[in-house]
Amino acid sequence: MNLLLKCSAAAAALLSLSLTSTAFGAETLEQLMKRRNLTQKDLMAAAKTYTPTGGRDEFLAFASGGQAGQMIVYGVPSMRIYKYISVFTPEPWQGFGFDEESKKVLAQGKVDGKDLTWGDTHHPAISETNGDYDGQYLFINDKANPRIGVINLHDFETTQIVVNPIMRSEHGGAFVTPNTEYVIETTQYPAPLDGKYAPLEEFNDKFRGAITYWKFNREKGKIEPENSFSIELPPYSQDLADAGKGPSDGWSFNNSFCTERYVGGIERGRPPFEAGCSANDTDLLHVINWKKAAELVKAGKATKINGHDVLSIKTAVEEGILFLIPESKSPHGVDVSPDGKYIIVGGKLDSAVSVFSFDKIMAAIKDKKFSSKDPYGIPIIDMKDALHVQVPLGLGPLHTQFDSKPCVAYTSLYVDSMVAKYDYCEGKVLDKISIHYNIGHLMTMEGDSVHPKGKYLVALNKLAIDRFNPVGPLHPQNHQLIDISGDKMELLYDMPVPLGEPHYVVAISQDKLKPSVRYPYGTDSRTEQKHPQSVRPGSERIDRSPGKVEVFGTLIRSHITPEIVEVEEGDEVIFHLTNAERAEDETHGFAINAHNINLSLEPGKTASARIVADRPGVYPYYCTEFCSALHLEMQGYLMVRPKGTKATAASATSAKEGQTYTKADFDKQWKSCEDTQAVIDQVVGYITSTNYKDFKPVVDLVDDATDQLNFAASAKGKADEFAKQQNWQQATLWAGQWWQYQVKAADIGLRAKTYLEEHGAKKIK
Ligand code: K7E
Ligand code: CUA
Repeated sequence: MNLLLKCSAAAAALLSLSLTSTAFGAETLEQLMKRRNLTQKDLMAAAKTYTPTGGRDEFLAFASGGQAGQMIVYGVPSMRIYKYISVFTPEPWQGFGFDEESKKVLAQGKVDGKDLTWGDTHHPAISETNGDYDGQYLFINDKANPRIGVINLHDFETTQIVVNPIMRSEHGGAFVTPNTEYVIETTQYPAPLDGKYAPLEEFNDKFRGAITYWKFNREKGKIEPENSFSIELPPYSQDLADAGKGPSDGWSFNNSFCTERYVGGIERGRPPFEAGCSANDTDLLHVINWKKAAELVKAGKATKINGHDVLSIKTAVEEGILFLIPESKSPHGVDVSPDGKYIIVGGKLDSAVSVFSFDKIMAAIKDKKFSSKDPYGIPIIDMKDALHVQVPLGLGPLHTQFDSKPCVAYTSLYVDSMVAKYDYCEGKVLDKISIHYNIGHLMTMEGDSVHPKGKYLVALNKLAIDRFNPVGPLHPQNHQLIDISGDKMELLYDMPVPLGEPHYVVAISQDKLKPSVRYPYGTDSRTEQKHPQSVRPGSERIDRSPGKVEVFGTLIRSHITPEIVEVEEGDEVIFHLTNAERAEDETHGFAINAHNINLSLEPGKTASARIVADRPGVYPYYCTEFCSALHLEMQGYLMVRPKGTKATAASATSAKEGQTYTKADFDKQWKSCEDTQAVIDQVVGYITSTNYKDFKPVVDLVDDATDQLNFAASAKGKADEFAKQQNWQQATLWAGQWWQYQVKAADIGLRAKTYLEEHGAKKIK
């Protein structure tokens, strides 16, 4: 009955809505354009990005979250933000850093035994198969505390953090090799590799850079530190890196700045770092044969530093796996072309990009044609022997991405605040577009894979200045969407990014992502294993031992079992909670007052909350996701009684109910249950009369509704039982619970019905 009432109220609301929208609809498109001051060009841009309700984006972008230590997922072309993924930083919505399981993940990222609750994320990388994004894993680096986070894209959760054992600062990560054999991480600011103190006077001798190749085990979805290795590099400030592909597979490239090895000290009367680190006309591109390096490590040629295999510069030079090439002033980005034949390097203080030829580099190495050696004995290939072409683009070229069209690249121009489009085979500029302001990275769709998809480019601008409504001195970042499908680039949209400075973004075709909707029942999502403490509905329990209480509970619309947990002051209390839902998007939260706990329990997930009940009191706990009509009733009490007081008997509750129920109350409740059942039968009749089995989402909904109806049957049985005993109190309450389950089943049924109607289901009966 209630349901029917709700339906007619909704119909009335809809009717009035359609009337008002007719009134608005009277405005013509021309009038609207005038009112909002829009041009034809604006309308075109809007139509290219607008995604109608229920529509999907063609690409999903994974942006670094900068100083937030997280990641941002947004859609292209709509530029709608979908999710933040917590990586190095606690994030309560996802329970990350609040449940015991994710605390263990964060604890993997301790440096020198210290908890770090942030990261300076720069470069995300999607796992690759044969050089194409495969949509399985995502990696991101932390520049401040050299670490790599591993995110599993089947649930968008961080499952591993590895700490670099020899670096104090890094930048050139995360970049993957074409089959994700390795995840590359390169130092930024040199320091002693053993992590110990050395005076700055010994900079040239004791300070070092390095490049780490983290071995990735795809089956396990984990980096294997024990099978990873590094190569010692000179104390230059190594910068970005990229892995070779196709003909250059097996090699990696990273550039550097401050090859002057200048140490500042402005307070000591010395010119600052910025002067001494940009004195030379050229810095050095590092060319490394990582495949051979891996073999050398296997052959025992590495030495251990902090328990980690490191090939020395000396070994790398002797074995012919490390070379240098001069590159233009203050280089920044280094990007390998999709065909693997060219390496494009930008220069922050230059006006051209240098396109190096892999073939030429190999020829020089083969002929041992070196112009000189660096102070550490590393052979230097003459620039002209490696260069394919230099393309004058404008001031401050930084990063490069590629188009689906052969030989076409886009490079960001930091100083000019522009994007340049050019042919890097011919060395010809094709187009330029202004952006606002000071672009850093740029990103095209799958633009650093072997098959870039073209279509869109996103400019990641360092400054937003006046582009948005002011929100205080700290401005959001500005990502600008640019249409690159035609000859001329066209600016479509400005998107404020409200979370840290996302240095780099990667975007993947949405059809390559296959995220799950629910976990297998009782999964620890952080380890992706069955959670040993998960329980099924009906077998919830509380285990007690001296000083310790362990709760094995479940959550399902709309109650938490157990609802009352009584402990003694000083007890350690651990809640192991499983979301027993199968329904899509039926996440329950779990928060306890005053104990810094919030869990996110997605369907099927088990997570644990640990607290010490050190203060007597009454602490409500509740579900923090608005999951159902009776979400607010999804509650319970943690009762912490003073030390030494007597426990309430576990079986009985002395709680007084606020209301007394009679036979009349019971009959009334029973009647409304029967009415509701009639509605359910109607909906079930409709669904089963169609080919609903052809629609996977509906089959899932029907499964879920069946669950709810089974619970309903059990509650109905209890109501019946108590009615026979004329215990109207219990009978009425259980009849009420029956009705709760019915309402949930009906709600799911109606969702299924709507889906079938909207997706053209056919009558089969
Ligand atoms: Cu900001 Cu790639 Cu760290 Cu360039 S980096 S801008
Ligand atoms: Cu479960 Cu609200």
